[in-house]
Amino acid sequence: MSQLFTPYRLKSVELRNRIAIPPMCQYSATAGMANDWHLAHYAALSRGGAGLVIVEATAVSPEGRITPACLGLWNDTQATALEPVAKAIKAAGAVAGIQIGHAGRKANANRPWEGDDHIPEHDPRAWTTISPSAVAFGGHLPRVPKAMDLADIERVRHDFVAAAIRARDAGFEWLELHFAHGYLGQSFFSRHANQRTDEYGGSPENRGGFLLETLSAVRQVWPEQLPLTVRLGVIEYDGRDDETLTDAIQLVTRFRDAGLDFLNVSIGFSTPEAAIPWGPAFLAPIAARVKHEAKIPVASAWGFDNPVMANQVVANGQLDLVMIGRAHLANPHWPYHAAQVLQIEGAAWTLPAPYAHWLERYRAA
Ligand code: FNR
Ligand code: 536
Repeated sequence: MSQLFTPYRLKSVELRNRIAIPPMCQYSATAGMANDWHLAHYAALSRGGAGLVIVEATAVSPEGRITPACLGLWNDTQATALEPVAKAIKAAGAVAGIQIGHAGRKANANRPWEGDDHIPEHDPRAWTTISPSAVAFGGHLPRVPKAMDLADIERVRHDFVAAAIRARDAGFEWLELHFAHGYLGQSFFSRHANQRTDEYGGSPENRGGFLLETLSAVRQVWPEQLPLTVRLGVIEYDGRDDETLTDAIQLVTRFRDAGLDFLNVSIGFSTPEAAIPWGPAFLAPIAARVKHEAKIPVASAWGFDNPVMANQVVANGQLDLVMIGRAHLANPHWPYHAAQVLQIEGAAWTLPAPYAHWLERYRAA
């Protein structure tokens, strides 16, 4: 039986345990470039002992950024700037992952702590947002996006491929396509955002087309022996959850046939009307259902930061990896803390040797 501290192997990658740090935007880049903050932040997170550290949502094109301060991978200079980040994560013994994405109709926003709303259209920092249909998210993001034409769809697919190549060349070994949280990929899948009448809209199969084609195109360039993963919102909490979940499981099955190795199960966030039942580990049974019905290994996030609970969802087979986000911002050594709570023999081995030596071997002195 696997536990939180059982290593995990997927393709040629081996994680030292089942703890993963999910992507968390830092909104601290200039011109999409990683800088000293990103290096310090990811070095701190990865030295804490997690098996996998996934770098924040990184935009495949300038218009795909959530905010002007988001990371990007649309040019080679940005890829070069991310190399030290990947190296720092690996030096601390974690596997270096990255999430690439396009924010769609949620793009061009102010940073969360500076309003979280759309930048006004007359502002010099404004750009045109795109989405499957000219339908606004609403709420704090009221801007109506441009409906994508077929040339836009082809261009964005190509941008994902180009960003995947750069991520590979920068040294990342785990790639996550951001098809969740109401951004562009999720918007194609969503009934709320996608009102197209062409082959990319209507049926759940059609609404999955952009995601599936993008995944297949990325699979062509992402090394076969390295994990290619997707984060998908499989549920919206909009009152139509049975239908959405069934459609999502069908889509994930098609993803698997197209070469998907692993799914990060999340929430759709496609409508401000959602009633999300926040609570500890509330997505665990949903993730387990996707895992067993789509026959693919899964992770999930949102409230797994109680070490006993994190261990339990691995031990009972609901999750393969547990994503621990905000708790790592409060305490980058969360895995060491969890190992102590779980009374794992030699808990300090979760830390790099220069720390483990002093905390474990000479603990009694
Ligand atoms: C996030 N989240 C997130 N999700 C994602 O897919 N890509 C991203 O870049 C971000 N960015 C981000 C920034 C910050 C500051 C937070 C707090 C969250 C969501 C994140 O990956 C995770 O799902 C949630 O934080 C829930 O997990 P925890 O924090 O309850 O462990
Ligand atoms: C979680 N977030 C996800 C982000 C950016 C910041 C916040 C992402 O996926 N890039 C979240 C999304 C929607 C609603 C609440 C929280």
